Amino acid sequence: MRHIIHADLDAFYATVEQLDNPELRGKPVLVGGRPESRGVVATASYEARPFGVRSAMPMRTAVRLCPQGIIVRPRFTRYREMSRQVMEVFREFTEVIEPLSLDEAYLDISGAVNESEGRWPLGVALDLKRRVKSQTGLTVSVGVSVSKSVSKIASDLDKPDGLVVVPPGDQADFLAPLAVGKLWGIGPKTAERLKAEGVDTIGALAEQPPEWFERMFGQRANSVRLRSIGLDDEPVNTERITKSVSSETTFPDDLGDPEELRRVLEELAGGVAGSLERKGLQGRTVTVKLRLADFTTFTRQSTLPSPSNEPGPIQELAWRLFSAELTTGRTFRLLGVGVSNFAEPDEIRQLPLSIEGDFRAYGTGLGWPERAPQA
Ligand code: TTP
Ligand code: MG
Repeated sequence: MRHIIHADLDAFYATVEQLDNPELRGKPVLVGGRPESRGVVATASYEARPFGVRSAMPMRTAVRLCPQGIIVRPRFTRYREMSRQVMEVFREFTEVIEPLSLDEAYLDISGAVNESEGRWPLGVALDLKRRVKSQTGLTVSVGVSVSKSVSKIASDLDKPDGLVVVPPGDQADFLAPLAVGKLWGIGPKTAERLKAEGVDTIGALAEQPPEWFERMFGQRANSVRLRSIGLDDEPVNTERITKSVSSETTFPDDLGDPEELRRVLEELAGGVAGSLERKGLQGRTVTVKLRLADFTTFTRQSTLPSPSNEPGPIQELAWRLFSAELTTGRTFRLLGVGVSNFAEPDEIRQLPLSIEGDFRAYGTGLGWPERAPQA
């Protein structure tokens, strides 16, 4: 039997700031850009969260909600360094690790579990939390179960410093009462569609007949159905395979002219399309990365109607995402375009569905090469 951990650090950037500067401990810390220059919140410490402050919120709004909040500029190099240390601790438990971002990873701990010798999944998880704390000072929330998707949901349920174990066989009962949007692969638009069908919870989803899944999810029907009962058997993927192809450029002088920006963006998107084609890949998710004059860095992403490696659709979507950020007076230091979420070879080319947007902003440039990939 497999045992999978999903581990996610608590208020990652903010906790690092509190660790490095004791004066910030126990206080509401807002990591992000300046309110005067339309900065956004990358993250807020747990002390700030009761005021309603959330990631990706304009800093101006955050300051209004939480006037006593202390604004701290992000230090990405430091976060990368801390992330490396945390991943090293993870490696003391298993080599089978799939990092999802700087502060998040799946670990297959099957090899560390030995129930006849009293090494239960719970014990391994507690040990992991303790060692991350003692070796880095950070707290990590952990979900443990036999599948990636269940562990991912579990790690989020008891934050901060959470630990949720879902025993083998209990997955479906655990998932049943949760909102359907918590399930991996069900975005806000799909959740709306399901709601219109009277399906609000994962349990209600799991009860639907196979034809219904076919109708709602097409080719994804079976994988969504298995996930809804916590039976997905997706392996923890340690392969350093290409997960995204991206290209970015930094300008010698900050750029604000929409025409010029559009030209650069289309060039980047065209380059990415070319590299995808050469690698035989088609991607669904288009991400644009932006860095403002004040160094605030964030991304916007959305999904194409169908996987593609053609310049046209990628350029068009990249521009749509970017132009929404184009406001008078705003200037840019860096632009990037990336494509990810690749189609499996047997999935290539299917009928277009509606475009589904996911506008999470990330302050890290994780996964982006420092330099544009060679075409
Ligand atoms: P998260 O794990 O989503 O958030 P968090 O670690 O700050 O808080 P928690 O997990 O306890 O809910 O993201 C990890 C880091 O990524 C976060 O510290 C800052 C960055 N980030 C952004 O820059 N913008 C965003 O919109 C989000 C969600 C995260
Ligand atoms: Mg986190």
